[in-house]
Amino acid sequence: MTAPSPLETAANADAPAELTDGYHLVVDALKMNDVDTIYGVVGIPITDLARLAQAQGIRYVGFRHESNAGHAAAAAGYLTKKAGICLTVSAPGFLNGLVALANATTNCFPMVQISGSSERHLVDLKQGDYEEMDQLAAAQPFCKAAYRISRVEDIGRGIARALRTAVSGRPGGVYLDIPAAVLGSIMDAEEGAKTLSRLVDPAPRQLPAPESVDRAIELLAGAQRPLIVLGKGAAYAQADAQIREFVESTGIPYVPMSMAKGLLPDDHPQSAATARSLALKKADVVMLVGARLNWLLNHGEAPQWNPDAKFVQIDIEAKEMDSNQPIAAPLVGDIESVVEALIERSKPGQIAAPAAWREELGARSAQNVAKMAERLKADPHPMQFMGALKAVRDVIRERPEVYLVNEGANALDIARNVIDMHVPRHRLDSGTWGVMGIGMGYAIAAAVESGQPVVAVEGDSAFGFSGMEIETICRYKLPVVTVIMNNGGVYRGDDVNLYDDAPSPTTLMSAARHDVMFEAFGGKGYRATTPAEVTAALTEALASGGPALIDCVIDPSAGTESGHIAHLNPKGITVGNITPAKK
Ligand code: ADP
Ligand code: TPW
Ligand code: MG
Repeated sequence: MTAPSPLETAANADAPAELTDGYHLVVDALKMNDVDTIYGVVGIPITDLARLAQAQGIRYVGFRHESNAGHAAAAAGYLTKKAGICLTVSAPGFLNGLVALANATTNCFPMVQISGSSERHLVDLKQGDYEEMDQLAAAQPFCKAAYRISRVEDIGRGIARALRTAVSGRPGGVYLDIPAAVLGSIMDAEEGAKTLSRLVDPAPRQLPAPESVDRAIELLAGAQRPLIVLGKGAAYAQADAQIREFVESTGIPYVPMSMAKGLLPDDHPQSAATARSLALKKADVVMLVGARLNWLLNHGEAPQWNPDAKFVQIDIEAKEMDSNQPIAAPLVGDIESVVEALIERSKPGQIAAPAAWREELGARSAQNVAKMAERLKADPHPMQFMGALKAVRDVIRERPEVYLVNEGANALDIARNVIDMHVPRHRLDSGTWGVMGIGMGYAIAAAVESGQPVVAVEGDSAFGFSGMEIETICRYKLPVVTVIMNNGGVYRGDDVNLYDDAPSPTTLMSAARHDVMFEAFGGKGYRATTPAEVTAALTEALASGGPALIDCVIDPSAGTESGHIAHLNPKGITVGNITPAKK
């Protein structure tokens, strides 16, 4: 029997629908579970799936490359606490999406990559099918879980399972394989409807044991120099009020990890962000809230940390405890429940940061802020990162609703320090992997999910990884302003090739006109050579509410190798001492 095309059936919505097919069941199952947006790239066998989803009222955002669609889905998951959905075609499209799926898993963002796949019997006997690949096996190592739906009557179960796996416990990326044959399979509509279900409590609260809470309270109460580290898990948890209450009622200084900036406003009096080194070096009891003690925190090791520091860790993933340092008081549970329990089980005033410690950090902060103000005052020409980023900071300070996306090396490190955040979950960046290429995908998702303006501060190299999505931004007329720190290179634009005239490995075209490229798609392009021009362009672009791109011409000799993480380069005999071969 030949299946009616999904569009035929959609058009005949009023006729008695006796039969349904895989396409309809997928869309019905997604809608039943409140999926309202799909990010993807179409092709065989999922083109009609995207069309049908759109016809049924799901917003479909079509990208130019699956990696960017996947990054968008991941960001949507982070911002909404619901799994973001990425839709890909078989083999190459599927593989293009995998970087984003793996990155989402690494960052603990919930997403589901749904991919069409080729004929199972041909794939399994390697008969050479169109876009043949064993996608389920390929996806396994890169995600939290990978599932395949092999029968049309399992679609509801498969989708429910994928959505729950993505958001429950530690969130992450889930792969869901749907072979073409399953999408095209027909079944009785009434029977089909019975196979679908709506998830009950997809990410249930996970309460900590009372004795674990009391242990942590005791440790914090005895601390001379307590410190809280807020990570992006704390931002994700959307327990903003509870976290604020705990921080403010105990007076404990805190440092935000980059994506937790704004969870409490960066100008909060208890923020020790501007005395971070001192805070880490001297804290005697450290409470990690949704932050892993990974490379971004120097694994909790001396000399950055006090070697005698004791750690309290709040995390939903039990096996995260002790991954780097012994955790003296593990608090396994969801952040909202754990922080509530800490508030409830501690007596008023029992946990209180000693004034001397707060003053010590406050004094260091004041010194560092003054130093930074000096550096920000300088306005050399050609423009430096600081000048351009100060201009960006001043414009978006007036508009706290703006989402900030940020990637690059120097463009990332300097913007993170210069641009304060005032609202939770408004900063999205390269994250746990330090990955390049998240820029346009994250920016598109932030605009689509929130309807608010987005400023994407991008290194010129970083931008190139997802740059073609400026067409997507213009096509959907999204309020995204891309600000490129164009120093003509990866890290710097003045590196030389020691052998011949070809560009060096880190060289890019500093004369590149990203603004002109943007205008090719009908967006508004600006070129800025001074901070004043950056201010004018960004102010106008945000006021317009439409897509814009500002190419900031930065001194090619500005920037340092690898930004703030140069120490992670291997230390061989060649470093900084390369002798060219004789010709
Ligand atoms: P950062 O990079 O900001 O330091 P990480 O990504 O390293 O943050 O850490 C985030 C942590 O938050 C992960 O270990 C994850 O398991 C945890 N997490 C995510 N959501 C929750 C939640 N709702 N409750 C508790 N822990 C959570
Ligand atoms: C997927 C390696 C880290 S930072 C960077 C690269 C290529 C670009 C730095 O140059 P940019 O910034 O963006 O111009 P700036 O301001 O310092 O000049 N591939 C991937 N991820 C990473 N991290 C890299 C390569 C890298
Ligand atoms: Mg650069």
